[in-house]
Amino acid sequence: MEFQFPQGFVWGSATAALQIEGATREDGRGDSQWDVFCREHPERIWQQATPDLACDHYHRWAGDVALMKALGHTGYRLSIAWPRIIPDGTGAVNEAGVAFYRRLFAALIEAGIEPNVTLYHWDLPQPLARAGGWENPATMDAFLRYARVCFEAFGDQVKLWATFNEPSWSTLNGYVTALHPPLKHDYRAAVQVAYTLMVTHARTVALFHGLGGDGKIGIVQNMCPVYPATDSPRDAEAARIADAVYNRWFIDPALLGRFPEDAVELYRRNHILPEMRREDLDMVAADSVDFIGVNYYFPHYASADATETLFGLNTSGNRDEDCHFSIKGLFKFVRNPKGRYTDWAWEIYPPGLRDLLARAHRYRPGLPIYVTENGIGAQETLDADGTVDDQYRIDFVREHLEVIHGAIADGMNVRGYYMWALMDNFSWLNGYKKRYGFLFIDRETMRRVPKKSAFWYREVARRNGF
Ligand code: BGP
Repeated sequence: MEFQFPQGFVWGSATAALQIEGATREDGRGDSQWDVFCREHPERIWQQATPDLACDHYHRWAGDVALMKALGHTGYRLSIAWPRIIPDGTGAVNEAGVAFYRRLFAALIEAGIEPNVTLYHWDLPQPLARAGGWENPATMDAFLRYARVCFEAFGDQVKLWATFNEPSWSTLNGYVTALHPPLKHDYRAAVQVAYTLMVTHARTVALFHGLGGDGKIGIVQNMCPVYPATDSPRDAEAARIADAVYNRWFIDPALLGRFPEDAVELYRRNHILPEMRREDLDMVAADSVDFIGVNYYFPHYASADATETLFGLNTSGNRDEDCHFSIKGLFKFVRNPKGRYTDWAWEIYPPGLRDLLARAHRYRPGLPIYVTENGIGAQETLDADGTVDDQYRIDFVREHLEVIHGAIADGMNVRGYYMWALMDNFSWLNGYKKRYGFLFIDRETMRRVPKKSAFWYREVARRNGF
C-alpha cells in the first residue's frame, strides 16, 4: 500500500539542548539544574554520565545541519538552553549565547530546514532551582522575561515556538517519583508546580501574541494514553483518575482553557489544591495556542489494585525489568501481557498515537498538530561494516507514520513528524547507553554515522511518503 502525505508535511527529527550541546561551561553559559544534579548524584545516572560533552553539538552544529540537509529533513525540533541566554536565570543576557542560536537558525533556514523551537526542555538555570524552582512564583516572571528575550532575539528567524516540553513528565518525575531534579516526593508541590507551569504557559502565549509577530506558538505535551487494565468498573475509574492527573491537568488548560473539574476536586479533597487565582484562570481561559505538539512513546494500563506507592523507571535496558508507577489508593500502571516491548520495557503500541491525535482533534477540531517526539531507544554498536542496521527503528517509525496517515485521511490536521532523535544523545537517567538517533554517535571520536533508518527516512522525505 502507498502512504502519500499532504504537500508541505514536515519531515524532521528532534533534540533538546541539554541532551546534545555539551560545552556546558563555555561562552558564559550558566549551570542548569541538570548539570548540578548529574554532578551531585552521579550514582543515579548510567556510568555517571554527564551532559558536559553530550554530542558536542555546540562545536559541530554546522556539520550537523549539513547532515540533516543531506538526509532530506525539512524541519528540526530543538530547544534553547535558558542558561545560555540568561546564565543565572534573571540577570544580564549573554550575547554569546544569543549569537550561537542566531548562527544555528540561519544555517537551518539556509538549508531549507524549518526550526521548531522549544523554550524550556527542563534545563532550569541553577540559581532559580536553588531559590525554589517552579515552586517559587518568581520563576514564572523569570521565564516570561527569558521568553520575551528569545522572541525578540530570534523572532525574525523562528516561526514555530513551543513554551514547554512535557510539563507533565517533568512535574511527575521532579515532584512525585523523585527521579529527576529536584528529587522530591511531595504531592502538594507537584500540584502547585503543575498549576504554575500551565499558568506560565498561558501567560507566555499571551505575551507572544501581544508582540504581534508572524510566528505560531504551541506547547509540547507528553500525552500517554491511559487504558483500563481490565473490563472492571474499578479499573475504568482508576484509568479516569490517572488520565486526569497525568494528562488532562496539562492538556485541558492548554486546549480547553480550564483545569479538569475531577482533578481539581481530587486535589481539593486531599488538601493539596493551590490557590487558583481569578487572574490566573482568566489567563488560562484566554489561552489560544496555534498548534499542539504531541510526544508519544507508549501507553499506560491502569489498575485499581494500588496497595502501595512505588516508582521506578527501567534504567537497565533489560526488557524484563518493569517500570513501576503506583499511587496507593488511586491507580497502578501495569504491563500489558500481550504487548510488544522495547528493551527498556516501553510498549510499542502505534494505535495509542491515533487515540492521542483523536483527542487533540476532538478538543480543538482542526488545530494543527505536530508529532514532536516519537522514537525507540536501543543499545547499539557499529556493525563490522561500520553501519548500524536498525531495522526495528524503521519498523517503529513506519508503523507510527501509517497511523498518522490514517488520522490525516480522517480529517485530523497533522502537519509534521519529528522523530526522536536526530542523533544519539544524553538520555537523562540512561546517560549514553540508550540510543535513539538517526545518527550514531561514536563516543570516542564524536563521529556521526547515519544508521540504516536515516537513509530510509531520507527516501520517505523525498517521496513525501512510502
Ligand atoms: C521525552 C523527552 C526527551 C527524551 C525522550 C526519551 O520524555 O522529552 O527529552 O529524552 O523522552 O526519554 P529517555 O531519554 O529518558 O529514554
